[in-house]
Amino acid sequence: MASLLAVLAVMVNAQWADFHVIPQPQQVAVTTGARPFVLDRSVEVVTSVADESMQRNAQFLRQYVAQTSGITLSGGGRRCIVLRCDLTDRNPEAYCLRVTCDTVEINGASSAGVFHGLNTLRKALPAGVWQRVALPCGAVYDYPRFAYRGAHLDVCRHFFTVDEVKTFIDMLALHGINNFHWHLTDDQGWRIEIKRYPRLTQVGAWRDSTVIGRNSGRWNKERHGGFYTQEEAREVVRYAAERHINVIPEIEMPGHTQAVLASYPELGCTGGPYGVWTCWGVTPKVLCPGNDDTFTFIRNVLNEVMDVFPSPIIGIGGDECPKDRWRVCSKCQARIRKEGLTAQGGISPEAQLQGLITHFASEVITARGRAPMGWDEILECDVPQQAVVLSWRGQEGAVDGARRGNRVILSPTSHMYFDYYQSRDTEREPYAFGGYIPVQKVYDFEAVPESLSPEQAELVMGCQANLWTEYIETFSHVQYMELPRMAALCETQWTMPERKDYSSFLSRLPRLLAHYRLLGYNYARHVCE
Ligand code: TNX
Repeated sequence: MASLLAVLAVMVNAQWADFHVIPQPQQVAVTTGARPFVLDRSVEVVTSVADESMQRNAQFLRQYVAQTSGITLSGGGRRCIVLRCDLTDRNPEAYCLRVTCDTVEINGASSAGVFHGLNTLRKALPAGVWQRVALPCGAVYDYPRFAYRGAHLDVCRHFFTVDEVKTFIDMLALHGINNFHWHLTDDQGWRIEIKRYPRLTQVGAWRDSTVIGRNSGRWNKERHGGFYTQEEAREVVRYAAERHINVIPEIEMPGHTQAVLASYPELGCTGGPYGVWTCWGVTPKVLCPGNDDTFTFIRNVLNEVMDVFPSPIIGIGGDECPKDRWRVCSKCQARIRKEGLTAQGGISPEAQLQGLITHFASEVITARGRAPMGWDEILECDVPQQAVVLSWRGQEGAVDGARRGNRVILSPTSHMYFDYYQSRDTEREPYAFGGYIPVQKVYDFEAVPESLSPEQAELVMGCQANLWTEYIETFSHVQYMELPRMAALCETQWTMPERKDYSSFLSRLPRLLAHYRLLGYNYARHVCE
């Protein structure tokens, strides 16, 4: 009797969990009127298998519940949360979350599936400090639409510390994003230690000054830079892997390499001198493919990078490479003659030189069982079969790539560029690249281009948002640009199109925003206005 009264008191007064989280799960069935599961400190977390990854999942669940609701799950009562890993589903990330009055069971098709399930449980909780939270009885059956759910961060234009990168990874985990595309090298800074080429970080990681605004012709005269040791990068990889996130390193080539040339001028067409770039945009100072050492450099760097990053995909950039220098460089022209490259099908010999680099890098990568990933410029000549194409200049690159049988990822400037403004009132916004991509625009994005056949559509791995940081100097500003657009992104990546609904999304958003506040994340408030 006393316990029944206690339950009734909970049902009337308690804080309630709500499983309609972001991203919206594929199926949510709640049994109304049933006695809820009461989550309080007496609840025990148990795992059905003792492996390390599942133990860690249990640890995350305890940590997340404590963080979001103030409840320290200590056990001692009769109720428990059971984590299992034997769900049969074609989708390896699927999970089923079942709630009865005395048990919560999260069963995943893999440990990653279990992790997604416990994230749904965490996001279902109202953020705050409570004695107990009532979980409605019922079941959530869920799996992501796309296997690849990406987010990119440029740490070259402005450097972010290991701790900030880890917080970025925490943000991805909260949103069910499973690939972190780490843009590690660019004209304005090289950010990863390469033991065979120490000058890359001694010289290439630092610039003397940074142009103010958009190439205003005025500079701030402040030294800026930083890099990650291989040990630190491994730590980031480990941190992400624990959260079921893969880290894709990106090493730009042959363009966006002025920081390389500043460190090793012999790898450029003119021999320099070069400096780490202090402006934004596209520089003609790029790697010289006429020089054999350039190829040796690419092979050595990629091999060291693959020693550090176990990722099945390795980014090789490929975007925005002017060919001006190659046209007048005797070494480049000699290479063109030696390889017998002639203009054909509208493709210049110099464009084919870039193709040579793409293919060379690709062979180094595929030799170790990985796949290269490049921006859609890699389609400007014959493209290796294993290459993944990141379509950024619209969706044309994805369409073209998929028609050629390549796997593709959608990341168009029209919807996925989080360095663009999120408000029309740009006067009141921190300075940004331009454009206008509000939350709804991100939400309404459909990643599979209509013109693809069903077979070609199978080659769409997913979509990704990019954050280029020319005008973003602090991590708090990174969060402002990411949140809550990342919430819209994750629903686009995760939820089936027929279950997407912007007004429903908006109604579910306040609960997530409360989590942001609790976690201390800075976020843009336009959607609340
Ligand atoms: C284009 S997107 C770039 C970046 C810039 C970005 C600014 C891409 C492959 N290249 O180098 O930072 O525009 O939005």
